[in-house]
Amino acid sequence: MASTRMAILSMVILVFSIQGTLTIAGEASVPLSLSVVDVLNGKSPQTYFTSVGERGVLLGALSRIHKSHPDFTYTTTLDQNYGLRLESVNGVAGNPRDQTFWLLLSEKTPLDVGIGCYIPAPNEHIVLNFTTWHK
Ligand code: B12
Repeated sequence: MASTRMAILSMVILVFSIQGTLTIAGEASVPLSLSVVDVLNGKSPQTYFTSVGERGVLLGALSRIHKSHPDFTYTTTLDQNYGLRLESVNGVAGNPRDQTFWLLLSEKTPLDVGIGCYIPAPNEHIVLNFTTWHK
């Protein structure tokens, strides 16, 4: 009887430890979608589904998308005041001469901080929109 109880207890402990490992090593907990829109270069929009850890930042989502879809690429530059600027997506870079940049949106609303600071909400739809600014 005692040995049966010990066996059941061991099974329960094993299941819980496997679950713990999966939770830690598996998918992050905040799902979101991200679309890349580049009308200026006549490209079709691309949408990706990914996730970030609890209170994770948008940069983490970009990094995860690159891991699962290596054709999705991006580069950043570091600004001394505001952190990471999203410089290019899929080989297309903004530049001051053409007054182009990657505008960060939540659906249609511009984000008020950059990719290194923004914390996506569950099921949020982020849009990276290649566009121009006018002086
Ligand atoms: C002009 C401006 C822009 C222009 C800069 C282009 C240019 N060459 O002029 C454009 C339109 C490209 C821009 C974009 C963005 N901007 Co802006 N921008 C400004 C603004 C109004 C003035 C900056 C400036 O000219 N300073 C004077 C020059 C001499 O100093 P500077 O250090 O060289 O300026 C550079 C940096 O400010 C940098 N920059 C501008 N915005 C941002 C945003 C981020 C996240 C980073 C890393 C760098 C950066 O570009 C400037 C020129 O090189 C400031 C607000 C303010 N009054 O300061 C907001 C401001 C800096 N921007 C802001 C934001 C949020 C953005 C965006 C994330 C908006 C969005 N939803 O997409 C994007 C960046 C997206 C990306 N790809 O990463 C916020 C940053 C807040 C924060 N703590 O992160 C500010 C403070 C406005 C606000 N909401 O309060 N921006």
